[in-house]
Amino acid sequence: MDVPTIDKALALHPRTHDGYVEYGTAGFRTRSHMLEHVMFRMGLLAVLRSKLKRAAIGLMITASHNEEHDNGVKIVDPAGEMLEASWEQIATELANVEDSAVILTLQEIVESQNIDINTPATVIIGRDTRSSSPILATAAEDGVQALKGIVQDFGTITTPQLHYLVVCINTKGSYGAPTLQGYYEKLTSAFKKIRGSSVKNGKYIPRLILDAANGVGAIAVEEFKKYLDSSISIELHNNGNGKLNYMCGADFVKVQQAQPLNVPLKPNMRCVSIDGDADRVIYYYTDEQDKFHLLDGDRIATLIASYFKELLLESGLSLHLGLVQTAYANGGSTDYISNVLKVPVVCVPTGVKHLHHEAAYFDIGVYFEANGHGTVTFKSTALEKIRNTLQDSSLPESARNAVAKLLNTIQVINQTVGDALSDMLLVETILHTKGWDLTEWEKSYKDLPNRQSKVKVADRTIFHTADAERKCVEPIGLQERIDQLVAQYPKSRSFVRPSGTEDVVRVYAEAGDVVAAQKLAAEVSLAVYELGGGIGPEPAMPS
Ligand code: 16G
Ligand code: MG
Repeated sequence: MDVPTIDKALALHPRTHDGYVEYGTAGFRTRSHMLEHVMFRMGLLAVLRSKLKRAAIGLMITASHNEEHDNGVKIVDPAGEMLEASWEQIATELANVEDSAVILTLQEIVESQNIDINTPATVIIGRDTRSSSPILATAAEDGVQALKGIVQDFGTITTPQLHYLVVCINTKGSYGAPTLQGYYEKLTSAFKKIRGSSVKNGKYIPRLILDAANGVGAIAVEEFKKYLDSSISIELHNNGNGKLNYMCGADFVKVQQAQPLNVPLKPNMRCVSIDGDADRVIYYYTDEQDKFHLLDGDRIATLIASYFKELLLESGLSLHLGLVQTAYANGGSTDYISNVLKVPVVCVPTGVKHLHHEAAYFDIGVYFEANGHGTVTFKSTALEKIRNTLQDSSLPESARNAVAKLLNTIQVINQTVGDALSDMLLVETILHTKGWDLTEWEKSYKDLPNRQSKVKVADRTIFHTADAERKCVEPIGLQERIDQLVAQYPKSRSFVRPSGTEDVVRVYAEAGDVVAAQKLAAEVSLAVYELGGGIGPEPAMPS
């Protein structure tokens, strides 16, 4: 380690405040003015991780669906996954030590992890459109260079594009060309091939309205449009002409169950919202009575799983298909998956790393959070089997067509992480194949009415959960209260968990009717407030 060089760089990015930052569900995320030294240090850390793994590591500077004044960084491991859990603690420690202890901390990491400091290192950097992002990206780059790592700066890109690039670079192009052009070409050429020249089918019309949350996704959408030609027409709104994530985007639409600002909706028109870094997607429409209908991540997961199930049946391929959800998945969807689709379903804690990891156990693993983050993963052995089957000339033509379609569909999917725009192309492909509009899609099952709320508490770290967050084990007594409240309403369910991205405790409630779901959410919120050290105004009961 070249100590004078690191010292010099450190002086450019000093720790100017003593607020504690923590590597949470999706990396560091807080007010942007608190992050410059954190970014610099994550540049340093990424170099060490790259040396350890002998592969490129990604740094994505974004705070996703948070407000403009926040920012953050997600560290991406060599195969495109989120940073390995054991390094989250290391990252937190390095981010919080005094400037004078940075070099010592780096040396400790090198020793404890047995890192060969002479191994070359590459760090791939991307950032979203926030005004704070360029300065933070420079800080990260300075960190990388201070440890003599190579920076590959892709500038303003979406989070899933960064994941894609990391995987392409580390697999020497076998996943795809390691360029943005490679990304757009891979996804769109497969998409266009599947739909062919008859872009309309049954009730499916190749036209949609897209709300890009005024985030980086808007840039990607404009680029996609060039590659998609006339295969689908996308009317883009919230393209950056308004405030980032303000009353728009996938998170707003999902949580508020309402249409976004500045998107002119026509009855029954297919609408899509993505979030600030384009890794979540949600569908919705309003009907003739102006009623809002949401088709969230659970719906997308069931649509995808049913499609793959059909393709597997048609092709005669025997592959293990499974679905991964979290406690936020609507009870209606879980019922449908288990009892109608008859696809195995697993529940894991919130956060992409948990879902992605679990999905990888299946030959074809579909994972989605209700909030619209998800993708499909394929085991390499499954891919090989599919490719080999295509060569089997004894197969009936219908089966061969199904295999070919399966292979093309795989190309539309960004398997490295949930990708709003890749997911959207996949949904569009399935709707086109089935000849469905959104009302047809919606018919497959009924969502149970649900509500989410958040409670401010003095210390959310006293909240501990078990059973994939479906049970709250601490504070003691809270789960009993929740059980009593849930017992009052038919078909109801509720759970609470500390947020990994905001200083609040989150409450989820669903029930047989809307009023019951609202009341249950409010009552459970009050229980959290009373038993979990609530601060500020008491949660209000619905009028
Ligand atoms: C992050 C997670 C997302 C999760 C959300 C929960 C990643 C890349 N993103 O956005 O999966 O749903 O946090 O937020 O893991 P919460 O802990 O504040 O509820
Ligand atoms: Mg996001």
